[in-house]
Amino acid sequence: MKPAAQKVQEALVSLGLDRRLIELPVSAKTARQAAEAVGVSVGQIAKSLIFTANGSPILVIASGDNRVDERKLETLAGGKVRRADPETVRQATGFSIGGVPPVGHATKLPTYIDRDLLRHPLIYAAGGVPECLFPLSPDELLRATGGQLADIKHAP
Ligand code: 5CA
Repeated sequence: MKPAAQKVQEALVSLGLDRRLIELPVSAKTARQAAEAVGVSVGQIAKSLIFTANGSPILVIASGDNRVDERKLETLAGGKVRRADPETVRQATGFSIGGVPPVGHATKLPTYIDRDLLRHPLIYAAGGVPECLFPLSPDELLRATGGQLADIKHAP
């Protein structure tokens, strides 16, 4: 297992989550690819996305089939919200885009969790690299991240 994935597995252990990383035979850089690889709906993939609010990184964990409404995020986070660039993602989390997990980050980030993730008893999140995922319940995600449940879905 790659060091970045090992780091996530260790984070799960130290958080008291009895969950194992799954190594995929393919690289899944997007939620859609991840869903296909494990045979679940895209909505069951928890995407860990980094934005900045007034320049400070925040974590949004969104259901794979939702787009994030940056205006709703601005209300929640209280500041101008932008998508983080790849270097900011790496600095804030210690991981690269395509493998960013919801836990085990280099810095503690304000965290917002998409309510739609509660629709599924089991969801899958990135495990540090595009080849690794892990399953967990929405409750475990809330507990492990200390995130705030929110409506962050862009509804056209
Ligand atoms: N390993 C997969 C499945 S869990 C994964 O990490 N998917 S993801 O959806 O959580 O991460 C991909 C996301 O990274 C994309 O949805 C997109 O929001 C973001 N992203 C992709 N390219 C960039 C970029 N150049 N800058 C900032 N964010 C990006």
